[in-house]
Amino acid sequence: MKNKITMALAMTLMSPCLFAAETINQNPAEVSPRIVGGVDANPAEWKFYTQIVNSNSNRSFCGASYIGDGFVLTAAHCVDTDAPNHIAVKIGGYRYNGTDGVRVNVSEIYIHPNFNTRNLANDIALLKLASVPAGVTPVEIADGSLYQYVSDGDLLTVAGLGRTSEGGSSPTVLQEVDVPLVSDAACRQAGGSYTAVGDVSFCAGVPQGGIDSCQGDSGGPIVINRGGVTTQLGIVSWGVGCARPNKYGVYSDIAALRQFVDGIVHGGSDKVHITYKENEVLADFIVGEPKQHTFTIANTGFAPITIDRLSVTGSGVATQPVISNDRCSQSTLLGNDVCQVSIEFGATKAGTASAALSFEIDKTTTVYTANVSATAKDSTGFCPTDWQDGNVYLPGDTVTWGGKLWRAKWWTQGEHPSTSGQWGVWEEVGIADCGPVNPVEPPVQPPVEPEPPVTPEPPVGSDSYVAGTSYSAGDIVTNGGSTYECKSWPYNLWCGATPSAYEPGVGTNWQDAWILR
Ligand code: 4AZ
Repeated sequence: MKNKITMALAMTLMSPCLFAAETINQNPAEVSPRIVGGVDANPAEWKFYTQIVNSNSNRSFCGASYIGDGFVLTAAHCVDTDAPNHIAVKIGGYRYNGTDGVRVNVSEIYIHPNFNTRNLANDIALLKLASVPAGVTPVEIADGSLYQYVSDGDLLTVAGLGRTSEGGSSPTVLQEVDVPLVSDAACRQAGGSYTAVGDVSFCAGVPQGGIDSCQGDSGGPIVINRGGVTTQLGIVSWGVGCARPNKYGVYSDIAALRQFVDGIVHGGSDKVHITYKENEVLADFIVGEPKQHTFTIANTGFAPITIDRLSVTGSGVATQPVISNDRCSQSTLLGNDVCQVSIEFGATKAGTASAALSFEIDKTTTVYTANVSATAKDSTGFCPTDWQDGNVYLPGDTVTWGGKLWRAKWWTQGEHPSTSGQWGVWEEVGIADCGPVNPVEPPVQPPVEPEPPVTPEPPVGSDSYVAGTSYSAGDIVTNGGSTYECKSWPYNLWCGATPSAYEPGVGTNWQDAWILR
C-alpha cells in the first residue's frame, strides 16, 4: 500500500527533483542507515510501536501504534484497499522482517469516511484486532487540539522502519528522529497538496531538509515526550520525497480527528441505532420494464458502523434484483449519517413483485431487512395516474398522457411527456387503456394576470424549499404555497436527503421528514 502514495507522489510531484535526492545522499545520515537522519530507537520508549505486515510476511509495510482495547491506529492510505484477513500487526515489533513483538490478526478495518485519496486529508484508520492482546503497552493519543500540547518549533519525535533515504533501503531496527513542528503557513509555501494542510494535518521538519520520515514510515506515530509522558500527536501521512529542503513531512492531526477514533473505540453496540423503511409499497409498473428503487439507511446512533453482507433477493413475480449502486458497503457510516443502495428488478408476469435488501452491521449479529413491493401490470389495460405538473417523478415511474404510457428515465419535475423528445426524460412505453383519452396538447398557460393571486405570507424566518439543501430539525420552509417544518432527529436526516424523494408536499415520502404547519 505504501507504494501507492509514493508512486503517485513520485509521478506528480517528485519527477523534477532528483537533485534533492542527490543532496540527501551527501548527508552524513546516509552513511549509517537511519529513518532519514535518525538513530536506532530505544525499544523501551516505543513499546506501543506497531508494524503492519501482510498475513504471510514479517516485513513491515507501514507503521502504526497500539492505542489499547484491541485497537491499532494507522494511516488510511496504508490499509484502504486491504481486507482484514490479508494483514496482521506486530505490536512492539522493533526489527524489520523480525519475529519479535506480539503478532495479532485483524478483524475489522475502519477508514475515515472523509479520507481523500487525492490530497490525503483525513488519512487515519483503525484496525480492530481479532483478539485483545495481553502484556502490551498502549500509547496516550492527543485530545482537544494540537496546540494544547506544542507550539511551532517544538521538537517532536517520529519513529519507523521506513527507508533511510529517498529511494533507499529499510533499516534493520526501528529508527527515530526529532523534527520541529512547522507552522501551517510555512508548510503551505511548498504548494501543491501542501496548500491544503492544516485543518486535519500538520507538518514537521527543517527548511534545509536532511531529517524526515520516509516511505514505509507511513501510519507510524509522531509523539511529544514531556516529563516521561509520551503523547502521540500525529500519524505519518505523506511528503514530497523525503528530507528535501522546504518539503516537510505531513502528519495526520490526531486531536483534530479524535472524534473518529472515539466513535469507533468507545461507540459500543449498545449505542448502535439504525433507521430505514422496513416495508414500502412502490408505484405500479409494467411487466417487461425495469423497476428501480433506492433504499436509504440512516445511522441514527452515535457509533460509526460498517455495513456488511449486503444482498438483495426477489420474490413474487419479481426477477432477481441487481444492485445498481451501493454507497453503503464502501466506507464507514458515521453516527447521524445516511447512505443509499439502489436496486433494479423486473417482473416475469402480472402480479406483486417484491424485493428485499438484507444487511448486517459490524457491531451486532442482527440481520436487517428492508422490503419493497410493487404491482406489475401487463401493458394492455395498464392505467397509472396522469402526469401532473407539480409531481416529482423518479426513474421508472410511469404515467399516462395523451392515451399513451410514459416512463421517466431519470428524476424529473415539471417536464411534460409530450415535449421531452428523443433525448428527454420521458420515454413512450405503451398505450394506456384508461377510458377517455386526455388531450394530446400540453395545457395552455393561462395569460399573465395583472394582479397575481396573493399567496399567504410564510412565517418569519421561513424560506422556499431548495432541493439538495441540508436542512436541520426545526427548519421552516415553504413549498407549493404550504409551510413545512423539518421533523426532529432522527427524521430530520431525511429533510435534506436526495433532492427528489423528500420534497415537502410532493408524493408521500416527505411525511417521513416534514410536518405540515
Ligand atoms: C510514504 O510514502 C512517505 N517525507 C511517508 C512520509 C513521507 C514521505 C513518504 C514524508 O510512506
